[in-house]
Amino acid sequence: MQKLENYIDGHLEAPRSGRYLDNYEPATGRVVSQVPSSDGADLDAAVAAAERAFVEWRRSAPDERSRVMLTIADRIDANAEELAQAESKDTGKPVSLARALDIPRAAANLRFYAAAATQFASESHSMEGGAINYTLRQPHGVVATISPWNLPLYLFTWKIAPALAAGNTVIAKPSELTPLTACLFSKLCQEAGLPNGVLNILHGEGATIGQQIVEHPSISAISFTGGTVTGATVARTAGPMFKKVSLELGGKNPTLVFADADWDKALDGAVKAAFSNQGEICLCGSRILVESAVFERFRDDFVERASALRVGDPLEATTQQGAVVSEAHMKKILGCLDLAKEEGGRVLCGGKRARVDSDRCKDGWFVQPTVIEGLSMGCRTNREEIFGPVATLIPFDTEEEAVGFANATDYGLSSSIWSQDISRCHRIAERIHSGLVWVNTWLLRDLRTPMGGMKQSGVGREGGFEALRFFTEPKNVCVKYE
Ligand code: TXE
Repeated sequence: MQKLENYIDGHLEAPRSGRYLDNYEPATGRVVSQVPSSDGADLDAAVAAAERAFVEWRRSAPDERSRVMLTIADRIDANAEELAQAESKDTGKPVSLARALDIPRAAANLRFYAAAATQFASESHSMEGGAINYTLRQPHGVVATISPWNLPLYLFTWKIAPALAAGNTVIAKPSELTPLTACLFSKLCQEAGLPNGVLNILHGEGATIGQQIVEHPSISAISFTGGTVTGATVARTAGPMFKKVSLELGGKNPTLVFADADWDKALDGAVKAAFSNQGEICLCGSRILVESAVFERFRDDFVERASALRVGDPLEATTQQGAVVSEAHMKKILGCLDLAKEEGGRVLCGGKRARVDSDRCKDGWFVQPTVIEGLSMGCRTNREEIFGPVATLIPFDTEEEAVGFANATDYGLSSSIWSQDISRCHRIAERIHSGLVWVNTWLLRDLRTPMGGMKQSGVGREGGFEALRFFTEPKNVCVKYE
């Protein structure tokens, strides 16, 4: 059985305790590797290495940091197929999706922040009477990134790239459920000549090594993506220590479809928003609000398309829906489906565990794409994040009602509006409670834009210079020269 390793001070290492966790392949339900169960001793070694490396890395020219990050991006491209296979094996997602989305985006994250490192500038303010203020933006020192299992390498690189670009050294913890690509990434960093200790990758469980990272007194900033409940724990721990925290959490995002929408584009968009990556993206649109005049027609067409999605072995080219990440997560989703039925929901398609007709995947953790109608806006199914291939359909009569429904959750991450009335789209965009609003599209991302949520979807923004600001401490210097 393959034993994965931590990456500390430029070296691949076994965990000091010698303890490992089983790593499963969701499509087969079998153990495929052993992941280090890191602890405080590994963390102390990683922090010490990161502190040593910070002395040089913070002083390095942005050009130099940029160059090594670009080399890592090139190594990702050169190893794209191996990374895509590993990502699919670890998460259960179709390998076609990992090839098209996850791995190219990981390289793009590195390239984007390699360029941003050379363009980041700070402000100056001159005052009447002969004084000038300028802002120094200095790296924090050793920072931590904690990332989830749904888009493993994509979100891992989305965090470490701005942290490194800004001159910090990093302790990164990928999800224990999906360690493979981060492990391969360690080797790419070695090949690219990233100086020892600049990036350190520790594997293991959230409740142990994750919590210890958040508590470590030498780590001054934490960028976290994960569930809202875990985000609250991170905030509770980091708050009294006055650490900088960026939290990108869950969502219960609305898709608003108006009668005047371009029919096929809205249908395609709503299906993609609901079911991409088995519904395991924080930006997925799981509540589909449809104008009453077209509700029944839209419902029938939507159900037809959802039922036609091919659930299968993630390694097969024709598969559109793979396995969900773990047995526990599958059970959570199936529990949510039971709840939806108890709440009076009518299941229009799906609603059960899917059995894949192949010997390899017969014990895999698959869930049928599921569409439910007949639920009130206030019920738990319409308020709580399921994070699986499950969408509810809800009719609305007026624009006012649509906005009210869209905002009727504790989350506020993203939304998408489908209508050809551009004034209406602008009006709703202004009133909707979400950090991202898409109009006649979904998941179209420009890396320069702010990414993050309102309400219980998180605190702070990632993306563009926002992330570089998060990973630096602004210091005002006021000089009187007259
Ligand atoms: O994620 P966790 P879970 C949502 C989704 C899902 C739910 C729970 O609804 O069903 O969260 O998922 C680390 N201190 N999202 O429990 O625990 C953990 O090891 C520090 C939305 O699997 O939030 C992993 O690396 N770290 C989401 C990371 O946190 C801790 C993506 C995320 O795992 C920790 C994933 C602790 N005390 C789930 N406990 C999104 N926003 O995209 C755990 N971790």
